[in-house]
Amino acid sequence: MNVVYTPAHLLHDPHLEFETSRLHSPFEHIGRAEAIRETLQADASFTFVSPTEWGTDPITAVHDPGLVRFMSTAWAEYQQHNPATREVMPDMFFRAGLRNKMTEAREPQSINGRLGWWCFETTSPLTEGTYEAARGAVDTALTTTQMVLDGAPWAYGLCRPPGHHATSSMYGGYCFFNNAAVAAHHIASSTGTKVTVLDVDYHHGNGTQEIFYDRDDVQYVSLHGDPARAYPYSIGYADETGTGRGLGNNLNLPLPFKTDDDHYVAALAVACQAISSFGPSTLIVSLGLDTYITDPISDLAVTTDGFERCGALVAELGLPTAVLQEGGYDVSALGENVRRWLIGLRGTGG
Ligand code: SP5
Ligand code: ZN
Repeated sequence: MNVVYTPAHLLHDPHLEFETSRLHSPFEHIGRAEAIRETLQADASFTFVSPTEWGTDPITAVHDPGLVRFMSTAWAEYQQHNPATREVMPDMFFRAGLRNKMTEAREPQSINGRLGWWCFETTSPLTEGTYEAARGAVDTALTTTQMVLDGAPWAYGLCRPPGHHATSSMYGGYCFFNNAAVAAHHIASSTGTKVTVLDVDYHHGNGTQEIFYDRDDVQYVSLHGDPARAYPYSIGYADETGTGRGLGNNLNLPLPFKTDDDHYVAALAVACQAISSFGPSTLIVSLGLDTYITDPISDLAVTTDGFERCGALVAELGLPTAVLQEGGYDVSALGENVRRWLIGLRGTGG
C-alpha cells in the first residue's frame, strides 16, 4: 500500500497548548506523525511516496479565500507587532452575539482582531511554518486521493496537521485546512460522482459536516464521543441530518463513555449500511486513532485488535478508499494502531 508523506509537517511545531485552563505541552506535536512514519517504514509492505503540489485552488474550493490569505501571512505579521512570539494565538474571539441587532460584522483590520475572527479556540497556535505544513497536508490528501481515482484500491495519506475541525471559514482543534473536505470536493468536482467521508476520529468532524451539510453529492458519516460530553460540544448530535439538497446525507453516531471493540464495530456496521445506501463511487476515511483505550484526551476503549476489525469492515464496502490521518494522541501506540487499521483494510490484498 502506498503511504503519502512529506517532512513539511515538521514546520508546524507548537510547544504550547492552552487547554483545560492550563498552558501545557501540546497533545498534537511532530512526534505523532514521526511515530507513524517510523512504524510504517519498518514494514516493507508499505511504500512511501512524496506528495505533488496542488496549489491553493482546491483549498479555496471549500474554504473562504480570506482564511487562506490570513494563514499565509498571519504569523509574520504578528511578529511585527509582538516580536519573539513563537506561538501565536488570539486573545479575543469574534462571536456573533457581540453585534446583535447591528449591521453584519466585517473582518477586523488589526492582526489581533483577525486572529480572533478566523480562529475559534485556544489549542491551535500558529508557528512560523504552520502555513507551509498545512499546505503540505492538503497536498498529501490530494495526492493520496488521486492515486485512488487513478485505480489504486486504497492509499494512505499521513496528513499532519489534521483537518476535520477546520470549517469553511475558521481554524481550530489542531486543524487549519480541512484535508478530507478538500479531497472529497476534488473527487466530486473532477468526476461528477458521489463521495462519502467516513470520520472515525474520536472527535466529531464539525468542519467536514459544516462544509457539506447542504450538498447532495457528498455524504458525511461520523462515529464519535457524544458531544454532550466531548469536544466540539455544540455539534455532532444524532438529529443533525443535513439541510436542503443535503437532507438525509449527514449521519452522526454519538458513542457512550468507554465504548469497547464489540460496540464500536456494531456502530461502524450501521455507518457502513448508510454508506452502501448512499452509493458513493469513492470513500474518504478521516482516520483518528484517539478512540484508543489509553488515549490521553479521549474516553472510548477501542483496542489495537479492534482497529484491524474496523479496517476489515470498511473493506467489505468494496469501495476505492483514501485513508487520511486525523487525530490520535497515545504516541506509544499510534503507529501500530494505524498499521493494524490499514492491514484490516487491505486484507490479504497486499
Ligand atoms: C484532530 C483532533 O483530534 N483534534 C482534537 C482537538 C481536541 N482539542 C481539545 C480537547 C480538549 C479536551 N479536554 C479534555 C480533557 C480530558 N481530560
Ligand atoms: Zn480527534
